[in-house]
Order: sequence, then C-alpha cells, then structure tokens
Amino acid sequence: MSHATGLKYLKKDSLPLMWCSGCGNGIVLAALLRAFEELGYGNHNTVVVTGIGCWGKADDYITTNALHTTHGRALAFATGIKAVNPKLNVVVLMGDGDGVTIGGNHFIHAARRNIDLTAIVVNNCNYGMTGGQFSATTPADSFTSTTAYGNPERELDICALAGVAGANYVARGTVYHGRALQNHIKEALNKKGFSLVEVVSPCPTHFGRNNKMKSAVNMLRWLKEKGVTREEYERMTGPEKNGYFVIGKLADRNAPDFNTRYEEIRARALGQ
Ligand SMILES: Cc1ncc(C[n+]2csc(CCOP(=O)(O)OP(=O)(O)O)c2C)c(N)n1
Ligand code: SF4
Repeated sequence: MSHATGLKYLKKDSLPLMWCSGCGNGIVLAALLRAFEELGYGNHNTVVVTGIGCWGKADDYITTNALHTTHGRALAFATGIKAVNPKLNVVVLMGDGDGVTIGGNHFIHAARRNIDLTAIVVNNCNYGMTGGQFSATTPADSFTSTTAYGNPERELDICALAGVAGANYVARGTVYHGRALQNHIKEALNKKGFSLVEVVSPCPTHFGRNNKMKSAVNMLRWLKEKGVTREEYERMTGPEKNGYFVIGKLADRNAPDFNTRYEEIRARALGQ
C-alpha cells in the first residue's frame, strides 16, 4: 500500500521553514498535507486561510489556494469564502492567540453557525511570534514574558468552547501523537459542518524556555506525559488532574451546516 507523504502539497521553493528548531508547527503541517493527499484534495478547490502568527505563516508552504488575513479574523474571511462558494474545501489555520484570544468571538460564531470548514488551532500556550506573551490558553500559574511571576488567569478550554458553541466535530491532539493527529485532521476535513482540531504543540523558544522545558525533547516529554485519554482523565481525582489534558475525539455530530440551512430558508422564501 502506498504511503501518503503530502510532499506534493509542499511549496518547496519557499523552504527552509521559518520556524525555530524544535517548533511543533512542521509536524502539524506534515499531518495536514498527508491528510490532503489521503483525501485526494485538489489545489484548485482547496483554500487554506490563515491569520497572523508563527502558525499563521503555514500557508507560505502549501500549494493550494491561500488567503493570508488579519490577526484574529481568519474565520470571518473563511466564512465569507464558504458562504459564496460552498464547493470549496476551506481549512483555517490559527494559533491560540489568533484563533481564540483576539479571535474568540469569531470562533464562537463560526462554531454556532456550523459553517462547513475545518479550523486547526495550534495551541502552544502563548503568542510565539511576538515574544511569548500569555494568551487565553496559557495555563494558570505558568510563566510567560508578560506573566513573569505566574499567570493569575485560568486557561480557556478551546475544545469545550467549540463543543458548547455547536461544532459538529471536535478533537484534541498533540504533535507527540502524530498518527492520531493525522487521523483527527482527516476526520475533521471529512465532516460537514464546523470542525475543530486543537493541537497542543511546543514553542521551545518561549513557552518552553519560560517553563523549565527549554529543549524540544523536554517539551515532547511534557506532551507524552500530560496528554491522556478521557477515561484516564476521569479516573484521576481533583488536584491529581492538574496539568493533564484530554486528547482524542471529543464531539462528533451531524447537525445541518450553515449553507444547507441557508438554502432551505431561501427555497422557503422563494415559495419552492
Ligand atoms: C490586530 C493585531 N494585534 C496584534 C498583532 C500583533 N501580533 C502578531 S502575531 C500575534 C500573536 C501570535 O500568537 P498566536 O496566534 O498564538 O500564534 P503563534 O505565533 O504562537 O503561532 C500578535 C499579538 C497584530 N498583528 N494585529
Ligand atoms: S517562536 Fe515558538 S511558535 Fe514561533 S516558530 Fe519559534 S518555536 Fe515556533
């Protein structure tokens, strides 16, 4: 059986990648491109939409159509694309700052509308591109360049938010669990309606350095140890859960997507 490499979607003349060594972004990019290949996605009918940030630079390396938008607004642009041309595969790549901090409101409403696109949020627990400031997903008590004595705020659970807002598919993976990540991305791309894959990923340059995980290997150990199944998490009691997070598929449903609902209402308005 042939093995998908995803290389045909890699824009080789843009190499080398701009990301720091040990950054998780390259692993997420590889998983996405392999998923494209396994699903037979074409360049002409696929649009990758990005915001601003290190992960938001990913479209530089992908041969499909791309739209590099403004910080926090990628989902608004992507919603417009999908509403106008429902035949396109629309994939939105955002960091945790981009997707759920400055972009939190767009995130809630894209999920609520159940617009048929896939959001891949790389959660490295800080604003990588601008120097490691804390974001909405920075864990409580952890250290960043703007929480030098520990984060007084609690972290936002991106997957829980997408689930309650109405997303049809929600999964959390990590760059340590590469094969599972690729499968989640494939399932998300295949799902009609809003789908989210959150990827917990290392930023050794900032989050790692600030939290005693300076090397990429230490960060991968952190993901290996702290990413647990829902069953494992539920077996833990109270404070034991601290620092652990659930990985795997968290929601999977088939509510009608925005474009389907829109066409139904339009037909009603036209008396059909
Ligand atoms: C409206 C606006 N505000 C702030 C910025 C500065 N800015 C650029 S990237 C970024 C944060 C990036 O963090 P994240 O989205 O988590 O992505 P990462 O770099 O970690 O992949 C910020 C605050 C901007 N470009 N535009
Ligand atoms: S600053 Fe962090 S997120 Fe940005 S490329 Fe470097 S390691 Fe990756």
